[in-house]
Amino acid sequence: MSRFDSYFLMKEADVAEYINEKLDFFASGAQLEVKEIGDGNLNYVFRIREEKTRKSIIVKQAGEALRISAEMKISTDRNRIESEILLLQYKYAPGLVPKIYQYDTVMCACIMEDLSDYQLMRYALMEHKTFPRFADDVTTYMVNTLLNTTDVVMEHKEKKGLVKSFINPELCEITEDLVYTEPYNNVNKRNLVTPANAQFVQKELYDDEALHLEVAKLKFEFMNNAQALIHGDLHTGSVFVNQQGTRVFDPEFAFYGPMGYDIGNVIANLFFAWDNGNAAGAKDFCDWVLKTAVEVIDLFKKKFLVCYAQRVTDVMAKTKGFAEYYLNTIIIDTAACTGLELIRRTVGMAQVKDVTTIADQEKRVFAERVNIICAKDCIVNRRNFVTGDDFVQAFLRALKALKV
Ligand code: SR1
Ligand code: MG
Repeated sequence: MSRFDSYFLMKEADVAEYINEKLDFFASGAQLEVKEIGDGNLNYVFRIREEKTRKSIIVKQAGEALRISAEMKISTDRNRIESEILLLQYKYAPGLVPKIYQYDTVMCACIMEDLSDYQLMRYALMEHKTFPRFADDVTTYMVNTLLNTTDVVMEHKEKKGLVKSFINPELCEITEDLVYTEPYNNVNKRNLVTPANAQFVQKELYDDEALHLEVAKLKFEFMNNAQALIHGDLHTGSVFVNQQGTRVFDPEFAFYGPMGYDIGNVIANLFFAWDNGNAAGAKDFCDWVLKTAVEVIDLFKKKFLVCYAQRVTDVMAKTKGFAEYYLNTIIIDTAACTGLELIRRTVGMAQVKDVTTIADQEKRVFAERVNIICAKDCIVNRRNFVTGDDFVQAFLRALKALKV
């Protein structure tokens, strides 16, 4: 019998005993320091470290309620989903996701590699640091984890088995509400709108019925297009970076959905980094961000076609012209999802620090308006987006339209 045989939410004081019971990682009698370092909206993340050997490891546990809202309860099974997906992705994208040592479906916790040599990408970008490897790494990660889990590559019954085991209704519902519904009507009264933008948001988002129709179409596409095993929350807070590499983590929102959702999240979050850099006058950083956005789309497309030719197994998917057609639909979805993420992080309940920490109110109001105008262009005109430059041009058009 162990006290970890039934679920409870651990505190720092519980975690050293937990790790020693579960894994032979530290020598017996090692002096362990435990610190809770979780920064997301949902989970508890403990770093366990031995000063003498400098060895460290992470325990991540799912709580029964969200950290950002005690009233919102969600299944702790998300920890199993996240662990199993990371194990699968480690196979497809080695060196680009953290290593999972073990997961525990009783305590709803997993034990994983500590990435303390890396920095959370959102915070690094808020310090206006640049990462020359990012576009290359994130596109390798996306092509390998996305294309390899589609029906184009995977045996169809095997793929359907994955659809079943990674069905993730509760976390998908959060996305359906926070991304695809509330930003357009505040139906659950939890949007966070900067007061000086209240009228702007009313006109541009709440009163725009043509926009609502497009978002409604996209919502049902998100819910019904079981295209690939997507990360589901690929913002810059789900990425660790340093000058040598990139690690994508936190795929607890993963399920079989449209690939464009992941790619669009990356692009939108680069634009948030631009907002922050622009408010601080960091011109070189802003230029790097836009160049990176172009590279993310263009490298994704290039690598996708190479990987497609090497890995395609479905007979009909080998038809001449199909790869290009299929990729084109992914880029259209990417444009739409870039817009959806830009909007929901600007007016919804889960915002991004890149924008919320802009202290000068006038600059923040401006950044939010740029995001919304660019987003609408990406959603409504999504079928016109083909290259990386099309995404950056949409952002520059919004900037130009709002400059007085
Ligand atoms: C209620 S959870 C809010 C957001 O945090 C996660 O990272 C997802 O982006 C989710 O939408
Ligand atoms: Mg997260």
